[in-house]
Amino acid sequence: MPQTPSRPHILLICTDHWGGPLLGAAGHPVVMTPTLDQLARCGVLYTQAYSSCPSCIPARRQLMTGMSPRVNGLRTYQEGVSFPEVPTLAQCCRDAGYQAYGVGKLHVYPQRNRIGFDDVLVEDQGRHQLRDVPDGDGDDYELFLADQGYGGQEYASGMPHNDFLTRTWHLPEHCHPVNWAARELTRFIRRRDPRRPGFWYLSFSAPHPPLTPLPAYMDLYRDVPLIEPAHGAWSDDFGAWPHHLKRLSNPDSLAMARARPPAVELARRAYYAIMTHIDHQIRLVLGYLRENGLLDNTAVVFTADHGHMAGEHGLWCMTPFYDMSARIPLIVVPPTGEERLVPGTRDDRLAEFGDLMPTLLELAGIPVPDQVDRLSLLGAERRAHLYGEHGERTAAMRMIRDPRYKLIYYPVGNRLQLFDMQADPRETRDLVLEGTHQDTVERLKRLLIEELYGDDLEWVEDDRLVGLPEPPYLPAPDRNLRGQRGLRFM
Ligand SMILES: [Ca+2]
Repeated sequence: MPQTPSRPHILLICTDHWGGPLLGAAGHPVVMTPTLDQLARCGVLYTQAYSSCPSCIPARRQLMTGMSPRVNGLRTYQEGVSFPEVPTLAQCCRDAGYQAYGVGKLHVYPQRNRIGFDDVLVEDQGRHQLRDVPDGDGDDYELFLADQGYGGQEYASGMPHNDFLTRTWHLPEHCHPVNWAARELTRFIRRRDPRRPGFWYLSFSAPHPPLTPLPAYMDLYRDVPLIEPAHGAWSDDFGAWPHHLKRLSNPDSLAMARARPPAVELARRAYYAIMTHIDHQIRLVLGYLRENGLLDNTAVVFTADHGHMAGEHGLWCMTPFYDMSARIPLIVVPPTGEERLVPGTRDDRLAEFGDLMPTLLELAGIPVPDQVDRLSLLGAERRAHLYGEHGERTAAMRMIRDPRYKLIYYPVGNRLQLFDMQADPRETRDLVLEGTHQDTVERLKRLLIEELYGDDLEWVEDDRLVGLPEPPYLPAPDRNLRGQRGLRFM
């Protein structure tokens, strides 16, 4: 008999641009996620989990270091910034005897930094070709396509990376990046040393655009009735939007911000179609684990680095602190026999993307390194509130979320918004605009002022929030089409 590892295997599945409400298990009436719903029944569904710095680079930095932005130094989307030299989640696992492999989106600089993994097969959506940060010769997904005879055609669909235009996938099904990631991760599991536990990181770049669903999955959603995007008095008038939202969801540079209803509906169907495609591909990985007798001793996590507004409130952006953008799906399925997590339960504590590092290390019986300031979800500790921060100076947005209310702050124009997340989970009624709940606003504003540090302190005078002056909104047409990728020939 081969020696079996004493610690559990860990399968960490991360997606990109997948808001927490978009799960059948979370009560969404349209999106089809049968596998994830089943995982929620086998594990714990965290119903109030947030990405507290909701864009790729700073969020993923938290996932892999367990450090909040205050400690890791990054709270904005910034390419070309070196990854911190600290023990990562993958490195801690390896130090405890794990083999650690990743497939898909890593989004670190330099692109070939393995951040503690034995190896990573990278698919970074052509990022190395961006003109501001030339980085490397291409990723592993591009090499795969070249081997298949499709070199340079990864983005030949013409679909953009930062807008929600859509058409179906333009190459054979097995070349889709979702299939590629599930297959390559399965190959890493197949090549494991049977004596050692595995840390397997399956990092789908989807459903981040380009929105190029397989035709089979668009067919699934063709006749499904959708629900209307959320809207409310605060979001119906573009002129009254917080200044930074006007810049983020700029109708002069985003095709979707001026799209007519049929295009909006098509985009949402395509978005959900890719989610269901991912859900089904996850089945194949779980099936492989089951067929090889590994599944019972594997902790399985499903999550996302952040969500996207995808038309809610007329917004086509990520990074704001509304739930569709900042709340994330989070399911943790314990290995069989692990009693600290009870299968089929929901946990309504305020959780954070970076909590996964201490949670998974503790689950595996591995010491948590000193730099980690996030919370293990295995214990009973509850946060009284969660602080969210994204962007600096005029691009800054901040959030205080307590168990019931959410305060959002835009320093430009000194704008506050308050939502009652129990009574109004789709955030249609801004209670600051309505002039009610002033005690709650004052209480959360005190917490916000206490959380501010660095340049943010310039928004406070005499212990009062004063923010920054609001400049006029200027249209900003974008001839770069928001980072459009081009045709390549190899
Ligand atoms: Ca992302």
